[in-house]
Amino acid sequence: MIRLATQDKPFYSSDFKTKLLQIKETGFDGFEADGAMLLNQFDELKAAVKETGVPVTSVCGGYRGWIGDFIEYRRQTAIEDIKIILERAGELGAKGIVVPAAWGMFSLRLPPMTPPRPVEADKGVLIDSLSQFEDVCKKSGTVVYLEPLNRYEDHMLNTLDAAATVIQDGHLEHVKIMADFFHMSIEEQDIKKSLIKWADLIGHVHIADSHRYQPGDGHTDFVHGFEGLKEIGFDGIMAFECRVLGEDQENLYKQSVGYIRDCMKKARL
Ligand code: LER
Ligand code: MN
Repeated sequence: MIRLATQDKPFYSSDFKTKLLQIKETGFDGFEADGAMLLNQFDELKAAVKETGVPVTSVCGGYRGWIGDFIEYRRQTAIEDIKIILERAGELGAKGIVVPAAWGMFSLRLPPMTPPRPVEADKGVLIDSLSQFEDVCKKSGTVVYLEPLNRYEDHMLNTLDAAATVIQDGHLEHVKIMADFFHMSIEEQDIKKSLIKWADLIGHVHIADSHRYQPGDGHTDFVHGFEGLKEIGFDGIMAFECRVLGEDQENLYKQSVGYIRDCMKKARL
């Protein structure tokens, strides 16, 4: 069964136990933690999960550098940090970590347009980084969710096709595709069709509306995309990754969870 999770929000407490209880009260099944929480506050987080029974379903970000970093020592620190996060994610019962090639490092659609590393080298670098997680994923029972971002946030992986090619060419058994509705609404011709095309590789989902605020506030057709998830039998985690537009933030966020659960029903998810 699909579980709904949320990333952290400014209106949640900084105390983990209170935060997890607030997350449950908003209508979510679990928490998509920041990787820095696992790196720096692991014992507190683990204790809060145990005490509240609210799970950490997944992890996103929070490590140093990027797996496709132009700077080699930063790529190495990303690999080092992600390995630790994966081990700890396994200990927490979380499914894995969301990892883009890079975020905000370079865009081929903005000046200076020419990246410092030839684009032909990107795929090899990504496969080299990702293959270093295979052992730790196997031991910890976790997965790396490789995330294509829109063209303004990353130049290496923008589409589900591009992420799938890296996974297939690298023969990576513990890497799946992270499908983000915000990025897909910019880069995919038809979200439903793309999800169906890569059925076997879709591992995790992020949702935000067209303007990257709470689902229900913009013009993304979630039911259409969810029909694709229904068709492929997706039963993983769907995590909210958005800011909240409006004044009564907590209440609006709660309404958005209701809206998404309704879209799921309409798509018979
Ligand atoms: C960034 O736009 C994003 O979607 C995050 O999930 C990055 O991993
Ligand atoms: Mn995302």
